[in-house]
Amino acid sequence: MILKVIQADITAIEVDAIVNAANSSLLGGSGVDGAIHRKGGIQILEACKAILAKQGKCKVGEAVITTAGNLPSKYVIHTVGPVWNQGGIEKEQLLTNCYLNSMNMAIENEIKTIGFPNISTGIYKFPKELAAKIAIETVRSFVDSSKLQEVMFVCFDLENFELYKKLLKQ
Ligand code: AR6
Repeated sequence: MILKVIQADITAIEVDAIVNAANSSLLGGSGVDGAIHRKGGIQILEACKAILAKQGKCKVGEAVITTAGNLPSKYVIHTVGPVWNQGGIEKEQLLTNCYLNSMNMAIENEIKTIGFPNISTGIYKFPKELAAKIAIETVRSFVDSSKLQEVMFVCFDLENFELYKKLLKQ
């Protein structure tokens, strides 16, 4: 499994699946969620509504999968990151679960290449360095890593991009 970091808009990248930093409603929002729904089109929202009707809201740390609509990728895996608020070990575990459940969802769908945004580090205010360490550590220690070809960390802001470059060298 190859680990990569790039600075880009995740809606523009060509991988089997991009991950969305969604909220429990699965109905869209701002940030990367807004960009994915805007560019991916109504098909993504319709698929999210169908999941919502079937299983209810998506819990924090869990992941669901939909079509990617008009985006260049095939699928969108929607995961719900924790709101940092006061922080704590429980929040760290929930962020770990986002990465684990997204990768497990990818494998179940025979996805080989996946792009992650920096989940929870925008509106949900998770500290960027801690979030990056959790993301890298979780992906590196993933037991089924041989079933994935490439995991890409797709950073939007320069601060995250520099952090990932530094941490991936270690
Ligand atoms: N491509 C890649 N990364 C992006 C893009 C993009 N087009 N746009 C923003 N980012 P956020 P959260 C980065 O706030 O903190 C939504 O309203 C951004 O720079 O999108 O998990 C949801 O509906 C940051 O590093 O997600 C939820 O309610 C990262 O994506 C809530 O926000 C995550 O920032 C989720 O908050």
